[in-house]
Amino acid sequence: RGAGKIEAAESRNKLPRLAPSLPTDPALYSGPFPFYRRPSELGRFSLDAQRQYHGDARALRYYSPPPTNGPGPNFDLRDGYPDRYQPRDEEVREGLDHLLRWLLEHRGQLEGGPGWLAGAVVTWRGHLTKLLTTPYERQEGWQLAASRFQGTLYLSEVETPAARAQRLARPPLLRELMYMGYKFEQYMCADKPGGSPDPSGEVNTNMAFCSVLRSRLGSHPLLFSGEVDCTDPQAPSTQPPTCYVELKTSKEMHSPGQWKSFYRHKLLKWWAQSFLPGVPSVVAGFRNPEGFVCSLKTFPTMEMFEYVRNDCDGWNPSVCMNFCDAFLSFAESTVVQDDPRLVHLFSWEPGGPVTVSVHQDAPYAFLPMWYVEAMTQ
Ligand code: 0WD
Ligand code: CA
Repeated sequence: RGAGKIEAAESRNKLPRLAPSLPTDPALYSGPFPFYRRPSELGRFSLDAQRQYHGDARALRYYSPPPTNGPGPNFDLRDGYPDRYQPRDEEVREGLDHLLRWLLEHRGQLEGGPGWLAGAVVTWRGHLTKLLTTPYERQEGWQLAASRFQGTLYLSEVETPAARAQRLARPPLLRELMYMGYKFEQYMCADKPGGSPDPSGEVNTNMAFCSVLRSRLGSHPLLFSGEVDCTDPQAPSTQPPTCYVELKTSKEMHSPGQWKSFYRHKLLKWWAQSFLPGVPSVVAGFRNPEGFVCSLKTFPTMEMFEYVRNDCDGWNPSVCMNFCDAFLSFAESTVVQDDPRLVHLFSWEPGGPVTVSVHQDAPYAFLPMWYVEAMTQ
């Protein structure tokens, strides 16, 4: 099950040595749920309105839903578009840089004992989310660049040519839809605990609060960071990550068929994204065709699978986690040479297996010189 398939012909037989690849068919990964360590928060950092890094929680916001006894929400998600919108410059390729800065500043205080980092995988949560959903994904492929440095395996996403073309040709309606997701956050979050949201201000997507987490999938220790929308000051436990809340918007649904499709496709992505860092719930705002959110629903992460448990065309958390485990084993056994300038590029398109190509230096090398040099001291 799931081991990197080495279609290798023995070289002494003078047969061509085929590159190894990893299949992604869900049926291959339907074993029992693998071990996944309860994620714990190692630290936090913030990116400000100018996308500058700060080693603190200044960008953390506080969950502040409308009062339950009141009239209910009536959020105009199109308000402020485009005049009060400061979108992040998507041409800037940040790679793992912000996470690496955190790691550099905290490498001396990491738990897990000496050598823990040397055995770990370091990446963004969003990259792991893509791995978890791969067995079910039918639309978008991905590319992950991998480098081994001082034992640690670093994974950093590369924008595929198709994704870049789509981004550059993004239709105006899709741009507005992206804004609406951020606007929803502004209606639901306050800058101070117990404060009220202020939707009159600007939406600046340079700002981000990121949690840095430790976990382990099977035999793979993980250090990853994810952007967190807000913390709930009234959560039963104020201990991160269990105080965190993920906010999402989705189209209002009216027919059982629409709900079924939502459970099959959207809930999978929501589950994968929040399960990884241990964020216990996702609060959805459902928008009507005019762009107003008039209803909210909380989905506990650990209950999302129930909506598709009895659906033969549903998703299975075990498949997601077993595939990710298999990919990490595949990557660990492929990226053997310790060299920050060497990149193994893992590529996947729907319907095919994960394939590998090897590259040296630009344009694929992603570990910055400032990081490599500081770590070599
Ligand atoms: O350069 C890249 N290819 C990426 C950079 C891809 C993904 C993330 N990032 C960076 C960004 O600096 C971002 O601040 O990682 C940070 C967030 O990482 P993540 O938590 O691992 O990303 P993900 O789980 O995919 O997305 C979480 C949120 C999104 O919220 P929704 O509700 O839409 O899932 O992070 C935001 C977005 O608000 N986000 C991004 N922000 C800036 N740049 C990006 C991005 N490329 N992707 C998602
Ligand atoms: Ca969100």
